Amino acid sequence: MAVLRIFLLIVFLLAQTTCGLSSWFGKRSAAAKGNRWDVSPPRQVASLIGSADGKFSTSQFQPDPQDRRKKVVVLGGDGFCGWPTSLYLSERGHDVIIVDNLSRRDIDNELGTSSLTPIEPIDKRLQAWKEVTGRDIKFVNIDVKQHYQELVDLLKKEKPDSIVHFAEQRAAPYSMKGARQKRYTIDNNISGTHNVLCAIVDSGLDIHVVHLGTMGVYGYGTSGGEIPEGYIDVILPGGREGKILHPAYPGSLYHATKCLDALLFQFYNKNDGLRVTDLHQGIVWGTNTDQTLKDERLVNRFDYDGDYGTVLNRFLMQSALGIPLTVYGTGGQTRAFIHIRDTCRCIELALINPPKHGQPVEILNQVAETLRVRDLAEMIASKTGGRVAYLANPRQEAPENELEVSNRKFRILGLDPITLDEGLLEEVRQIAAKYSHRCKADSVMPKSFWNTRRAVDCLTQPVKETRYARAERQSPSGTPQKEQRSGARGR
Ligand code: NAD
Ligand code: USQ
Repeated sequence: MAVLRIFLLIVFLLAQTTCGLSSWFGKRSAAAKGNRWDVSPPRQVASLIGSADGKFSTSQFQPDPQDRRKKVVVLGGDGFCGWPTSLYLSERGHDVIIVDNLSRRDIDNELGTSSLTPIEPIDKRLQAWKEVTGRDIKFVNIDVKQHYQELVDLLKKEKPDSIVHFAEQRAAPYSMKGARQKRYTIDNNISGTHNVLCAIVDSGLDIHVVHLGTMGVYGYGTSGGEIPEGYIDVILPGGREGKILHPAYPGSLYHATKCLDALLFQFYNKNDGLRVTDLHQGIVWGTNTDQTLKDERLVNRFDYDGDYGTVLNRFLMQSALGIPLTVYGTGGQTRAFIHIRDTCRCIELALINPPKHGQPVEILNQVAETLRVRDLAEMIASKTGGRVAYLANPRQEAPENELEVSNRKFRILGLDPITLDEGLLEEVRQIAAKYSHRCKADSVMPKSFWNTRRAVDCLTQPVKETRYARAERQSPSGTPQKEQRSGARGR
């Protein structure tokens, strides 16, 4: 009996010690992995941008490089923004895993076009990165819209700190091309985003989502005055004050998917405590970064076709090829812009400054400046001596708008954004010139129309062309052109 008592006492004492140690280890590893059930949330690297009282400060910023390194799954890491961002994050010491279903390459085949720059297959790209830097980036081919279980399994296996979500069909014209493309864009983007959020909850992990949204969710200057970051102060009936999501005003079905994404973020944040940063990005211009310039095989894609080519890169390509710059309508559309190098910087800033647990969805405007389309065209054409073609607008959009945008949060986090820079503009022109032999001339004109009236206008209205002498700068009416830029506000 006495022996049994001593035996039980030893077992009891051992159990106490082991439990103590295992719970200590459990706590450490849960904290290290950011496990959602750990009651003490992982240490914050910086204060959550936009605290509960609506104030914004970086006073709790803890610049500890160890804490700042993340394990990141980059969804859509083979794309125009995702590829240079993955390389940038990898070079900065983060552990990067790319997930992509390569659908963007398939869409090139469907449209009979391709990147102006010759992009290597993903395995060759990653091999080149390994050779040049010694760094590994894993690649997993998963369709986030279709392959839900594979996504959950990947998260459980890799236990990332964060997901950067680029994996959506991102061209407004493609999303308006026809019924198939409309349905594909809605299905792919909404189900994909929902799968990402649902998979995080399913995995039981505490993963911070950084999503690439768009400035287009706000509409362009429809609310009057400066566009705030995500939320807007309102006076409700009865004089009560409120803070609500900025009203959604999408200009295409693609832009509509970003508005719907935003509602899903609100729901999962409220219901499951998911930490989400939604970056409302402007139009990205440029192509290469310090990382993609390390080797020809790392070159970033350069879209120039009527569906995927964005306005400033298209103008620079058209100028390099000596063809007229295609301004839609009057060119009075003012839009927000950001250089690809700043896209990469902003993503890292968002990753290392996650929202605190319990905070609302964090929204930042990822823009450097706002510019008017015709000013851009006239500036480029007059610099190089070229022609500007004013076409009927294929899009249903306001012919003229003002746009003022706050980018205060990124500026507070330390971003000093690149604005229109002659050197960088010239760099893009030179890339376009270098690969001009790859340009398919029939890809340049717009081929997607927002509705029948726009299609008829485009097919019937004459094109007005204005020629610009190299040194001289004139408006289409012949009067000297005045600089007409509005600014992104960092104040
Ligand atoms: P992109 O088309 O070049 O890249 C998107 C990538 O996601 C592609 O590689 C594609 O294959 C992948 N993808 C799409 N659907 C997928 C799915 N279901 N599963 C897995 N992978 C999928 O686009 P981008 O220009 O790099 O844009 C990336 C993100 O940034 C988009 O969400 C876009 O809305 C946003 N954004 C882009 C710009 C811009 O000017 N390019 C501006 C603002 C916001
Ligand atoms: N435009 C021209 N000529 C052209 C191409 C475009 O005048 O040859 C005009 C368009 O009519 C539009 C403006 O330029 O008014 C911008 O068009 P765009 O194709 O450069 O950009 P957009 O369709 O808005 O979409 C791009 C990205 C999208 C991102 C968005 C950011 O493709 O993924 O979300 O920029 S934002 O515009 O801020 O919403």
